[in-house]
Amino acid sequence: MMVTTGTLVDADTTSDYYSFTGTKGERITAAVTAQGLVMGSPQGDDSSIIDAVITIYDASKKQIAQDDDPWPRTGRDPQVFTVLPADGTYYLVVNDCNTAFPFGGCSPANLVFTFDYTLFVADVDQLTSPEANQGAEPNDTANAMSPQIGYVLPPMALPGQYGLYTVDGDFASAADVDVFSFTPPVDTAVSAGQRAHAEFWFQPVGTNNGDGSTSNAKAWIVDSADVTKHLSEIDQSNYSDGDNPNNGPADLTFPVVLNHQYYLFVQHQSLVSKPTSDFYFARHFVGSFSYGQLEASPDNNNSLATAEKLFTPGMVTPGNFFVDGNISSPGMNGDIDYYTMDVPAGLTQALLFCDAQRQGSGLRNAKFELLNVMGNPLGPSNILSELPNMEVYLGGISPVTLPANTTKILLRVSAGSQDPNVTGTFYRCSIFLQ
Ligand SMILES: [Ca+2]
Ligand SMILES: [Ca+2]
Ligand SMILES: [Ca+2]
Ligand SMILES: [Ca+2]
Repeated sequence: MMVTTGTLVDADTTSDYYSFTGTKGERITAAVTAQGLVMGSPQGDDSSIIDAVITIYDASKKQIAQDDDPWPRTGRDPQVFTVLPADGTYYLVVNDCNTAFPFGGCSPANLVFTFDYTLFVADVDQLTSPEANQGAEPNDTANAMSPQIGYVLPPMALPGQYGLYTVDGDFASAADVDVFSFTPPVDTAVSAGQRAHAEFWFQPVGTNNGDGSTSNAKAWIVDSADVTKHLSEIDQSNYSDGDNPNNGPADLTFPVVLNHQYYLFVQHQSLVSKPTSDFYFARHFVGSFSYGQLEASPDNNNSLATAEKLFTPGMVTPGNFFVDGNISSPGMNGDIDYYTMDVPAGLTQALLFCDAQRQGSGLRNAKFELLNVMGNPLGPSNILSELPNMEVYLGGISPVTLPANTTKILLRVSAGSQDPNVTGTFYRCSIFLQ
């Protein structure tokens, strides 16, 4: 384990170089804290502080892994995971986004005034945040021997705040499947008005802004009572990396029952098998990682007139809304969910981010629309049905402009069909008024 402090000379030219030695197959993580050193840094996205990037090279200076922002994205401070391919020397470079990616996508270098950081490098099995490794093959079926995610409260944690875990393994062949068991603790903290979710954030693959793996993973969650039924499923080949606003990395999620056993299946998902470099890392959390007001009743919100009201959670900026619902029966004459939101005075634009299939749900062609009180689309009706390889959102450079004096808007959610092999019907949306 190595902890060191540094200060970048600038944010657009100069890199800091480190070296370390490692062994073949060693699972390591490296993290830089820069935003996190500054008290009050707004959610880790302060443009006056370096936007650090970590890049790891082998002894021949070939890039093997890289991370700009962490997944889950908690800000701009990077954390990279990888498996070392050989015994020997490795080089680790810390620099700013502008130095690592000179062709754009970074906050301007001339706005950066704080260059201090700490660098932490460790074996994944030495982290305070516990590792669930696949263990010895064969481990391809769900049974009492399946490696378990060992929930334990981190030091100083609040009751039920079980923290983050790392789930990892490698693919011995093109047919390899690894199975993990998890039972969310009965006292897992769940925010008021929400339901518990298990989240598995699969780290992007590839050597550019990825963990260096040469295989995508297909991953699904099953109930221990029926391991053949896929509750939630993602195929990583549909996802990209954390710097792609239109197709980010995969978060496999499912609303779980506490104190109930589930299994996570992770399967090799590439044409070619490269056992020495086909591996996976997923970060895991159970509880309330994100906001999501639980839909009160699937069938009381089926019309404009009976839209369910969304509330801004306590301590959150007024005008931010979050919902966690289900389309109980997708299709032409199926379930439709309407929600209503009060627009705080002075706010004139709306952003919308939603996921269903993108987070593993079996809903297909889920449709998310912002409407006025008459039920007509707000602005251009340009929300396409959800596709497996594209984020559904209204925002970025084109937020929805609210007509003058708008005091109320609505969200309408529907879905085209149910995947025949995935039973989950959940979706989640965030609405930000600005
Ligand atoms: Ca970064
Ligand atoms: Ca394996
Ligand atoms: Ca296996
Ligand atoms: Ca409904």
